[in-house]
Amino acid sequence: MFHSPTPYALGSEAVPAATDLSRDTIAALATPTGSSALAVIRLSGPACRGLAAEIFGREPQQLPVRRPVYASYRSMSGQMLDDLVWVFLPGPRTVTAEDTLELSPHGNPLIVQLILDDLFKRGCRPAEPGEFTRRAFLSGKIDLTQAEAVMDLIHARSERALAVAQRQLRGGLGRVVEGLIAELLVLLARIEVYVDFPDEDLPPEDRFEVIAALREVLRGTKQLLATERFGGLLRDGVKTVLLGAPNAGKSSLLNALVGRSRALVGPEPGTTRDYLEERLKIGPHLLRLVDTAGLNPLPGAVERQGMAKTLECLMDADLVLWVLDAANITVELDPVYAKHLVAGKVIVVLNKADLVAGGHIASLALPHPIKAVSAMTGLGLVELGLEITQVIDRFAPDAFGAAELAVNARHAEALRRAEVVLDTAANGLSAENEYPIELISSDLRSALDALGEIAGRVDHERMLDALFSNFCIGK
Ligand SMILES: Nc1nc2c(ncn2[C@@H]2O[C@H](COP(=O)(O)OP(=O)(O)OP(=O)(O)O)[C@@H](O)[C@H]2O)c(=O)[nH]1
Ligand SMILES: [Mg+2]
Repeated sequence: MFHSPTPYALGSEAVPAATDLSRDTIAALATPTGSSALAVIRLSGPACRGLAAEIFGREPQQLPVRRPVYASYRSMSGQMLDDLVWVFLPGPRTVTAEDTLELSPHGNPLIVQLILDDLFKRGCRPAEPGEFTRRAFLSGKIDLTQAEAVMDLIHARSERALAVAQRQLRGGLGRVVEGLIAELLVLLARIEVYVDFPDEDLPPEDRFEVIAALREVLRGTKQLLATERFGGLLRDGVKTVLLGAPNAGKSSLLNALVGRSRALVGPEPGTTRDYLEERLKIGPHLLRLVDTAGLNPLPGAVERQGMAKTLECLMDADLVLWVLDAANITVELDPVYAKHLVAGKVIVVLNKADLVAGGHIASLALPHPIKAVSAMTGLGLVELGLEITQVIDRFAPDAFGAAELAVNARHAEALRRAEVVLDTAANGLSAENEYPIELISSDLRSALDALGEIAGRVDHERMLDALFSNFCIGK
């Protein structure tokens, strides 16, 4: 009734076909290749205990457990390869649920290679990419969202991205999805009895309750879907466009924020002809900061091309820093650009505040936060950073804060599929439509399948059995 497991893709990794390779003992370097103080070689599988005993001359049943041991690693041919620290961790209280052995030799690629070659001679095989995590998933230690979170955690480039990955790794997203699945199962159980007894029909009051409950589940899927965009910002960075008249100091501001002279700066207007992008971290966020050609009301031919590119950048900007010259403020802007300055995604930056006598800045009637800075002296840059952080944090949907949940494209695709069928079911149940109950039941099952894919769980049948046993006809 439910689909067989789909081939899961963990992040960008190639995952081997779902054959049972779990009997093999796998080994791999867990740290980057290259010279370092230490390296970590990780092994997982049933041979770990025997290998540790053999290599370090211990009795298999008397291995120190969960305790680092300093010892010499000798190869099968008796050659001393390194002095290292090893730890044996018996399953199932390990990441993979299997016996695990960790070796920390010196971080010399040659030593690492010699040890790995020796381990392969002793019967281990090289681990496939992501195989430790895959084994953790297959053993039921973690669900698929947690497996994905391992990847997110490793690649997170900002504190917010890290926080979301950590929460997901602890099962935060999985629990929300499981909650929706549990609600759907109750509903399914409730209508399924009528499928088995075709003479009975779902009473109208039950219909209303089921419709209301379906709408509640839909509210949950919508809340999750609303985090998709924020998830993209966490992973790829917030596209932040510097916009303003020539000479306002956009390039100077980019340089001041990235802390080096990245963009050309000049006293004559029209210095920047083409846009350029720089990644940098501001507070807990990763930004893709884009410097653009200034908006000149009377552009030359090349400037005009530059401004067309500025418009393109503006059109897919997540955040706009609208840079004005504090000593010479003009807020007039061609509507072609102005229409993209939507409240909530714009910060007005009054640059060159150092030139304004007594630091007095004119108050402006604009629907955006305004920050006075000096790209030249660094004045106000810290406050600008705080404002940027606040504005970006507000991009996170209300239901989940900026350090909580954010679904990825795979989750979103499954959620959208669930939404379509749940919507059909809710409409079908309404008085005017009255679809046969079998169709509603099949829609709910499709929705359960879609949601189940998110966590990689497909065995709802058992849960269903348990639930049905508590229900009786007429209830
Ligand atoms: N006093 C003062 N001068 C600044 C400040 N920021 C920039 N300038 C000067 O203003 C001039 C223009 O700076 P740019 O950073 O090139 O300005 P821009 O907005 O990138 O200009 P275009 O690329 O032509 O659009 C340069 O001479 C800078 O040294 C500031 O905070 N204070
Ligand atoms: Mg410039």
